[in-house]
Amino acid sequence: MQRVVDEQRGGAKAGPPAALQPSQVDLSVDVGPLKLHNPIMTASGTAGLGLELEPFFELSVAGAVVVKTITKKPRKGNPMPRLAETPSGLLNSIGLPNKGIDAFLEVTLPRLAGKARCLVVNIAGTCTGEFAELAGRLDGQPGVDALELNISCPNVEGGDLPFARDPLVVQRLVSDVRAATRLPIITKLSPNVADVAAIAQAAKDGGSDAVSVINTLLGMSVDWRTGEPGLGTVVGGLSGPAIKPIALRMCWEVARRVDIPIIGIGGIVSVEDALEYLTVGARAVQVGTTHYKTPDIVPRLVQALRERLAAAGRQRVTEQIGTLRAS
Ligand code: RRO
Repeated sequence: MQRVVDEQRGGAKAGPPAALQPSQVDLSVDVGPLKLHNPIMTASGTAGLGLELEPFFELSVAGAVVVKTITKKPRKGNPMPRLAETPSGLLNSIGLPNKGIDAFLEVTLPRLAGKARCLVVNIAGTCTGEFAELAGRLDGQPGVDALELNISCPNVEGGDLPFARDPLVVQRLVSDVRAATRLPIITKLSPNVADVAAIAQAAKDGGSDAVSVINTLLGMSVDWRTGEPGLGTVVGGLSGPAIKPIALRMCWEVARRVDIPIIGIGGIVSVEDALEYLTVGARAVQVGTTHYKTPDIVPRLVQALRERLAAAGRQRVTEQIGTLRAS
C-alpha cells in the first residue's frame, strides 16, 4: 500500500513485483465433487494397486492414486508376452489380472486405506449389471473416495470394446452405476472411437461426475523376420509419449463441447506435458507409463509444477486451466 501511495505522490519508484515462491502456489483443484490437493494422479494399471509405489514416495503426495482395475471374479490375465516396446511408446495386453472384488475388500483395501489423500478404485464388469454390482460393493467403504469406470480396456475377450463406443450403452451403464453408489464417478474413455465428445456427453447424461481421457490406443507390433507378434494377443493398447498429441486433441474436443470435468491421460513424462493438458482444459492429469522409467515421477511433477507456475506468476494452478488461445 505504501508503494502505491508513494507512486501517486510521485515518490519512490515501484520495483518489480515480489517473485512468487513455489511454496506459495496453490495446487488444489476440484474435479467435480472430488477435491484434490494437487492435480497429479497415478493412472490405473501402471502402479499396481498403488502400494507398489510406496518404496519411491509417500502415496499422500499424489493428488489421487488410482488402483489397477478390479473385477467381480479373479482373473489370470492374458497370455505372454504382455508388453512390447515401440519407439516412444509401450504396447500392452495385460488382460485385467486381479484377485477380484472380495480379495480387494478383504486384503488390499485395509492396507491401502488412509495412505492416499484420495483413492480412486478403477472397476470393470463383463456387463452393465456387473459394473453396478461392483459400484454397490464399494459404496460406503472407508478409504474409497471415487470410482473410475473402465469402459475402455482394449484387452478384453472379443476385443471389440463392448462398452466404449455406443453413446446409448455408455449412458445406460453409467446411470445404472449412478443408481448403485453415492461415490463420485469418473468414466474412463476410449480413444478408439469416432467421436470422443459424444461418448463424454453420454457419460455426463448418465450421471458421471468427470471423464478421464484417454485409455490406450489399439496397436500392434511384429518381428518381420520371424512373423512373431510383439504381444501374445497380437493387438493391445499403446501408451507413452507417442500418444500425447492424440490424447491432448481428445481432451480439447471434450473440453470445448461438453461441460464436464476432464482428467487428461497420455504420454505425460514432464511438467510441460502436464501443463499442456491443463491448458487445453483438463483439471487434473494421470501419469502412467512413465512410472516404469521414473517411479518417483509423481513427487517430481508436483514440485516442478509449483516451480513452473511460480515462475509464470500464477498463484493458483486453476489459473492455467483452459487457457488455450484458439479461435
Ligand atoms: O489390463 C489391461 O490389459 C489394460 C487395461 Br484394464 C486398460 O484399461 N488399458 C490397457 O491398456 N490395458
